[in-house]
Amino acid sequence: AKFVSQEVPRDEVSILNSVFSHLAYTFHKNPSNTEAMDAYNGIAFTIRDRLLKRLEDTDSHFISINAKRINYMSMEFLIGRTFDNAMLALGLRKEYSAVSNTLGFNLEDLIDEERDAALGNGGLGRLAACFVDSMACCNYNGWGYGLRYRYGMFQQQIINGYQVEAPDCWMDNPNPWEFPRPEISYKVKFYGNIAKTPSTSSGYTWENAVEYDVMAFDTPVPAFGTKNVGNIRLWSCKTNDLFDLNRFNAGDYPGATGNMVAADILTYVLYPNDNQNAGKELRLKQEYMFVSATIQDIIHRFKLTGKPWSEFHELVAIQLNDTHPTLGIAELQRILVDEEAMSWDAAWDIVTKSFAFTNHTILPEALEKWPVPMMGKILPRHLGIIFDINLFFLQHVEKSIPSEREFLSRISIIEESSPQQVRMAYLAIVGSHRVNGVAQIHSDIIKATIFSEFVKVFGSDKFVNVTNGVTTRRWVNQCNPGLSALITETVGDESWVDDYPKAHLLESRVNDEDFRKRWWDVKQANKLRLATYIKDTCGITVNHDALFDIQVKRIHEYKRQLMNILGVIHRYNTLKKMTPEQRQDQVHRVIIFAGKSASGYYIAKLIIKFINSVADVVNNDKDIGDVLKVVFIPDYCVSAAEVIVPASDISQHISTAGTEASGTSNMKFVMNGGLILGTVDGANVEIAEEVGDDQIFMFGVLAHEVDEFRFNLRYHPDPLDANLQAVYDTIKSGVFGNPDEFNPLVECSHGPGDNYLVSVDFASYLMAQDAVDALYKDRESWITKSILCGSRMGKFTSDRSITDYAENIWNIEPSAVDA
Ligand code: 26V
Repeated sequence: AKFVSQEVPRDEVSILNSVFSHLAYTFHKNPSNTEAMDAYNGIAFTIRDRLLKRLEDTDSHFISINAKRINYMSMEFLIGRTFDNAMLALGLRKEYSAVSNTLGFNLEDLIDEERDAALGNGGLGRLAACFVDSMACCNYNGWGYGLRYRYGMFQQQIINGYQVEAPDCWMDNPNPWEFPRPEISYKVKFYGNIAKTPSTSSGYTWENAVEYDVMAFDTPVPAFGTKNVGNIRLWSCKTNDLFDLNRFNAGDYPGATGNMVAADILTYVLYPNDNQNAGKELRLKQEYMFVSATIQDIIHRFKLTGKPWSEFHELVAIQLNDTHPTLGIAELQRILVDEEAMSWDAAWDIVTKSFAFTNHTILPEALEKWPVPMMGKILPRHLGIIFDINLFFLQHVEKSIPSEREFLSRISIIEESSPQQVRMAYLAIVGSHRVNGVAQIHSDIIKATIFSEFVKVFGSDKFVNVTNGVTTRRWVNQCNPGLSALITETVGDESWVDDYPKAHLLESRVNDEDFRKRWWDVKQANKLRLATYIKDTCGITVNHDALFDIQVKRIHEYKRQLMNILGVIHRYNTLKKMTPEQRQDQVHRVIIFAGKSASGYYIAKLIIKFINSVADVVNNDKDIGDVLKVVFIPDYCVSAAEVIVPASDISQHISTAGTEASGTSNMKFVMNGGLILGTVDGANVEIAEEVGDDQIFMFGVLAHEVDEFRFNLRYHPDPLDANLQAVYDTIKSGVFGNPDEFNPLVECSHGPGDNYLVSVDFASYLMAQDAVDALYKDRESWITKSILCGSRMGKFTSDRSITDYAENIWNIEPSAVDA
């Protein structure tokens, strides 16, 4: 017999049989002792079988045509759950629903058995997950590379209104979606010293290093509408080789396992500091371990093609998701000159033609820098290479543009501070052939500000824009079945799921009474679903007829959740002054917050506590009743977002202009028929362009005005807005608890402490909120706007983003298996 893996049959009976077989032989269960978790696992394993076959086929297909491979390097993949997504991708959801009924379960309940794979902080990690989905769906040869953290993003509990972190032990359950690949492993070195030797072409060797074995785990990425399957290859340390037999034999058991523990710790936890560079040694080691294994794997696969090094960049593209994998540039250069006997220039040519770099933030505190002494200790050879890269770069600059010392020190990869620091973004720019921002306004800003000197050196064409996008498979089709049915009916088939511009056909039905009613009903049903979720998670009863006003994202001063809650207090004050009749006449609102704060971010944590204190007072005020409710949903994560996003009437994206690189949830909310209230920032700008300026509620100062307003706050402050003053007075009266506790929030929202211009934008924010209320009272106009916006979001699918990357940066064509 010949071993050939086969596409597993698709009919219900065959599926049921394979579920029984997994239950019996993989999990040792029979129908009488199968619980929900077992049923989920048994079913998931049959899907896993189907994905594996397709993964193999996809791989052989691309190898057979020598397709260029995109290696999307990201320290984070915020995948969420896979089960429902995979059933939809395979087109087998109905069959699986029937199978779970036969087993005595409701498919929806089994879906809730799955733990999120939360290997990311927020926007950047979720974007990476959307991108691998789109690469697979669009038939590109793209893989994600990342780390297999044992503990993902911490779980957030709210205790007495405060955030409390708990570890995310997501690996406690079996994970049907990963394939351990012990045969794919590489050695990664740390520490040691550099010796001058004639034995290598570069004249250097790296000696006395500590070595770890790093092993691959593959996570297939199910793709909708194609047989191509993508892959995320995650690295983990192998500890078994590190067992110290000598110590073991001497009875020193803790000593015998010491190295194993040290290795294991490398991939223990995801750093939870979104937008904050902590500069920790363990983080640098994580980055290098990830980078080294990935580059070795890329080289290994390249060598299998038998092609000469000169063709490397025709077969390999490496995209750096922010600076976190930037050491890859030094690692590839090191391998080429130290191990592959290549000249510096030939190697550097290969490196710069292969790498490209995406920037995701301009916040200064997020920009990665590593102290030179730390890097010298952990990665002595890389530090030497980085100094050489810098030397040749500065020499080139000196020759091509006559420049002053000042200019050279400003663009130097090495910052002359004490100690010196390696500026990772600068290394990424110098080592890449393209640099991109993630929305037009952001790409313009980085060229004009943090990277402006590099535009002078390399010319403007090296800097491009690729506006972010989101996958419509998860963020419409999966999370909003009601809306999906309406789109499918309008388009005539499901082709919109991977051809999202087709959703524009919805616009033709904007005057169709029956359609409008169903559009509204879908939203109401999603709001009811969220109301149930709120009841279950917070114990608060909310009325789903109220306007749902949602702000969910990481808690950060620049995102201005503080302005939102100050606005809520203003609303509360206003309502309190009214007669009961007047109050009942107001638009009823449920204001919903969710999001995690970095554990050491004092102000962000205080904002969470403050929101909960305000919520306590408002929700228990008999005068207010259902007219206003405030909710903080704990533990925001991908699977919570799938319930929250489809239920918004309004969502808020209100960062200080120029600070939010793009935002991606803004796109998801509008696709799901929600309107947005936002500043002229990030992708809000392009959303407004697509749906029409008058369709979304925009307010606030513009990015180019921010510096001047900051300056004025410091030196020539205007008198405080009366409404904001009244809000402060309410806080100071003590109704929300000890005013001293919240005083830091008062101090950072006006005057010289108001770095994010809360006090400057507050008045226009309240006006925009009034406009929201006015429109909501006019239900027919609201529905019209909602349909028009929803239908005009074609640009924001990540399929379009990926096609932009493919055409403008990677230079690749799609190719389908069995095409
Ligand atoms: C930085 C660091 C520093 C080291 C510790 C861990 C860590 C984690 C994340 C970051 C940078 C995060 C940058 C980021 O997430 N940017 C977001 O990227 C989204 C996708 O492009 C974009 O939509 C958001 O506007 C942007 O804030």
